[in-house]
Amino acid sequence: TQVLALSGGIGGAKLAEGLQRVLFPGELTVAVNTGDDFEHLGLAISPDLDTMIYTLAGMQNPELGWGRANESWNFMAEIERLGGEHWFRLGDKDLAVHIERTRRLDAGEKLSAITADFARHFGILGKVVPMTNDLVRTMVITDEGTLDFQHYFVGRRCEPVVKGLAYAGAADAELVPFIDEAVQDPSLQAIVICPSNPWLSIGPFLEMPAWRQLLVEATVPVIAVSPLVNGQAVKGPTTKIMSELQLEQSSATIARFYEGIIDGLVLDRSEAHLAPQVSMATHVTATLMKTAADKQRVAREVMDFARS
Ligand code: FO1
Ligand code: CA
Repeated sequence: TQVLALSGGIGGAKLAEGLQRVLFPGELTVAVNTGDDFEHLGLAISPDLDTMIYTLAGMQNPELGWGRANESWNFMAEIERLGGEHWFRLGDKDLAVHIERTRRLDAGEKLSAITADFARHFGILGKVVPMTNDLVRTMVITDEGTLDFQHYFVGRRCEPVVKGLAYAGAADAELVPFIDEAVQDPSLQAIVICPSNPWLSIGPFLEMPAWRQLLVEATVPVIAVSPLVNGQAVKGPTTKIMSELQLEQSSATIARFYEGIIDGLVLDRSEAHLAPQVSMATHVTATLMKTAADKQRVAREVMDFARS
């Protein structure tokens, strides 16, 4: 492994896709947030792991940002007919992943082993690894009470005002062996924190003492890419949450969040003027990743920045 990347779903997966393109096959290990995971209709759902696998396989749904391309929704329509829960939409193709993952977890297999197998079946040459095999659940403390992540995010469409976040189980969660292997690999060049939501997607990692220690003690550069462009998140509730937590909506706040963890921060051009307020090294570029070429260019610049 040359690069170990930490990521949530859609935003982070774009950079991971870029890294996959610029590295040789098998040189990328992506550790993925599992704080959004939950059980639904009796199934073990891991949204960020699945978004990462679908994206790295080129099979993601480009409109939704989650789920599969060319999806059909027969299962959901029939659940609705039966009066079942249909607020969280599971497509027919996506459903197979949840059913097979649930079966294998129930049979006693580790999430990391199941995920590695799924990634292989999707033709991915790098490693996709859950941040932990232990149960960590992101809880959103809101003006309507404490909600588990998917009930806040999908069920309530991020409408409740966020007062704080809690990561149940993180204090006791352990790393999976694939991560120790990646970090001990002498060919490792950088650890990259993808442009995911720091509070929702990277927070769960940082609340795990094992991840925090790994990042602080890392001998290779740790580089984060700010998820903000022009003070706004490209997708999702990052800036809404920042304002509700009384934080200034800028990459300077992102820098403070990662203080002591990262050695360098990549900023979008629109935020270049904030570089003097950032305590670590910065690199400025266009971070919006729309095309494959964008993803590849940002990935290459992150690698060059890490080496500089
Ligand atoms: N996001 C939605 O906004 N609505 C959905 O119905 C929905 C279903 C869904 C099913 C499988 C999956 O892997 C992801 C799904 N997501 C859905 C996205 C997901 O819940 C969030 O985007 C992530 O957790 C945030 O990173
Ligand atoms: Ca360090």
